[in-house]
Amino acid sequence: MPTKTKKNHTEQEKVEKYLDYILTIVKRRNPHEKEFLQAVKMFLHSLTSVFIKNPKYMEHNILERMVEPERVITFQVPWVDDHGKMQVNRGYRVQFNSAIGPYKGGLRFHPSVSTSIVKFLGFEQIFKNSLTGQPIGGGKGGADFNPKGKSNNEIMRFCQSFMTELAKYIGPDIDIPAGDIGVGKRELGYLFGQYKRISGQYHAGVLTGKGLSYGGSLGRTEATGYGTIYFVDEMLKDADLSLEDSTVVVSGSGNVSIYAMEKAISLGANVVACSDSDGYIYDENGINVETVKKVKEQNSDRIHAYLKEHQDAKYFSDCSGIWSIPCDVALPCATQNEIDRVEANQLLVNGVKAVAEGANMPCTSEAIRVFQTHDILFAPAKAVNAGGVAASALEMAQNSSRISWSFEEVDTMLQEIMKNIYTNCVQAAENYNHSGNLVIGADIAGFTKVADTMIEHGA
Ligand code: NDP
Ligand code: 2IT
Repeated sequence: MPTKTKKNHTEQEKVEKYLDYILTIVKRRNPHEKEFLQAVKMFLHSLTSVFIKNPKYMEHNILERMVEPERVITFQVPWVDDHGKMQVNRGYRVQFNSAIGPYKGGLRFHPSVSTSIVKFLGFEQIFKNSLTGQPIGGGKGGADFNPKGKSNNEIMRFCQSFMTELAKYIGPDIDIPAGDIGVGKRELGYLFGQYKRISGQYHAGVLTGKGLSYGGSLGRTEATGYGTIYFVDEMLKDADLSLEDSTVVVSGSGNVSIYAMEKAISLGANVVACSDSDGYIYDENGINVETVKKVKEQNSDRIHAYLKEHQDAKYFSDCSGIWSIPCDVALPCATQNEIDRVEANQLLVNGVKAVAEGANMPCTSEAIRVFQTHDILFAPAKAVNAGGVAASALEMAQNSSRISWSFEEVDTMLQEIMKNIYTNCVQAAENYNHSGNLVIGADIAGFTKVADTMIEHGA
């Protein structure tokens, strides 16, 4: 009769072998998809204890199904530029998992968009959406279109062509896209206008993040950034820390970054730096968010233009240099893989106390290891930035019941949702003997709900 420890040991080996086998399959099927492989590898790493405790997941081949998207759609997006020349981009929609609801996730317009990027984002979205507690499955999409330097009419023509194809695959009870990098209110307006024209029907619930006059929700614009700070606030409180009087650095200067800065400042933090893909600004007097909004939201200018109104601020033309600024709290809110081992070590040496991912996968696994081995509080994207999609689901609820909630109502629900996500991540980590590890907690809490539902639905 094997002793208990010996038995556990063999079970652990068996599970680790199985998780390695899953990764081998994913690598074989998607050999060149760097970001997708990165996201899957990091996720599988969290699951050992949940598979030891619940053999049913292995018996039902849940992971084999979970790592393979239900559907990947790629399509041509032809459009005519302002010089009358035909341009062609590639559009994507990955409908990854519909176990707990219709596919839900944003659209990204950026030259770096590829199958790998859309699949990593779609994969993460499954578990993020599960964490929100709302009935939404995981999806993501976009195009390798570069909105920078394009006229308003070019953006409109591109969006119309993109939606002409995408409309075949989406619907308020099928797949509900929203914004992400390069897709904000303006783009969603053009996409919605074209969807309406093509379908001949007024389905407000087919997109979220819409303008307020045609079914958008108050609070959606702020939700990802505010939600990030609500999560950080909970995490700091639990460690007897506070945002008040803390020094905060936030990368990016787009939707997530702006509203994370705004909420952090309102809670007493001193936000000293933010960035765009060209460089970063450092303002020791504290970043003036209204100026950032004016520069980036209203004028789509470069962050460098902030200095016109704040001569004391400094500009540096290397965006990754932002992580060399000493801070208590670091919030990467721009893009994937912004913080690697080097940047993580810089933050560590400068005394960072907490890092929270406002963007999707902004920290590499090496960076996360640096934080975790030095007991820095670390909060993963799928939990931290879930407030955006959670508010999108609230927008869907308002659309289907044809009502509009006040900003305060949405914001109160958002705070409640972020608190629940934090508690569920902490509890899942504790239940599986990984107390304090929010990466494992978020992955397990997100995974078990989707996996159990897949078993209920059968093969
Ligand atoms: P935006 O397009 O509004 O803003 C992106 C910002 O990041 C811009 O300031 C952009 O600068 C900057 N940026 C892009 N690449 C880099 C880089 N390499 N270094 C420094 N800055 C960079 O996008 P969002 O704010 O919506 O999205 C930001 C992140 O948050 C993404 O990872 C997205 O997936 C994630 N997210 C977004 C949600 C939402 O509701 N919008 C919800 C959950 C997650 P530039 O202007 O130069 O391009
Ligand atoms: O990454 C994300 O969660 C988003 N871009 C928001 C998705 C949504 O459907 O609101």
